[in-house]
Amino acid sequence: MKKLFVVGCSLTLLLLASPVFAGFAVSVTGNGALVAPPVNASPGAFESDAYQVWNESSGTIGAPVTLDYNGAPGSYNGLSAFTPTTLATGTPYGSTMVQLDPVNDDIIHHSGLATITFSTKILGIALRGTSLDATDPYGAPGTTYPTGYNPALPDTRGIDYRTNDRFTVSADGKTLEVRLTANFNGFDELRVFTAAVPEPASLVVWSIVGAVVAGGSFWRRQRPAV
Ligand SMILES: [Ca+2]
Ligand SMILES: [Ca+2]
Ligand SMILES: [Ca+2]
Repeated sequence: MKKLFVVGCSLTLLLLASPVFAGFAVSVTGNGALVAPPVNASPGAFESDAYQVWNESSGTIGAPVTLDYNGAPGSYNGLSAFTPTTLATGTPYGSTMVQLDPVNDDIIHHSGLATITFSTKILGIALRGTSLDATDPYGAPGTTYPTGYNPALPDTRGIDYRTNDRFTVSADGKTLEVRLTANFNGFDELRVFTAAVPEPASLVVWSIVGAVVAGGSFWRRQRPAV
């Protein structure tokens, strides 16, 4: 038990020392890949017929920002009615970009399915140009983004107002499946915000609880039997 107590304390110190509490994409399967952030994410600058996914940044939200969709589990397409959400100042977050920019812009690409799994729950997603532009400050530090890129409707910088841009969020809120289409010169981006868990404050509380429980068991064991 004493050994357990020591291990518990060491683990607590290790967790407290860890600076990273943000969520991030941990895996991409299907027709996509987790890649390093590109230098330039503008249309035509970083093309692939597969979805390209990169973790962008983490920290806290600097000023209230509204995302088109609150991450509620379910299946959607470009014409769905989304419930927006506003991330308040100080909200801890991690951000991840999902981009489709096919190589051959003279045809229509039905780019199949990619499944992206995150370490924590999705807080919300920027789906259209306005919210993508507004959240570019939460992009990867060294990447140039197409802020203000505004193709003619029904196309947008994000998913388009078409039923052939489809995605699903799993019941636990941690997995995003995308099934998008890029029509001639098509370009689709989704910026996913994920929660920071565990929070440092609650981590401290639970670590103390754990240490007290372990310590109590240890001291009870030292008392002579009556
Ligand atoms: Ca292209
Ligand atoms: Ca599209
Ligand atoms: Ca688009």
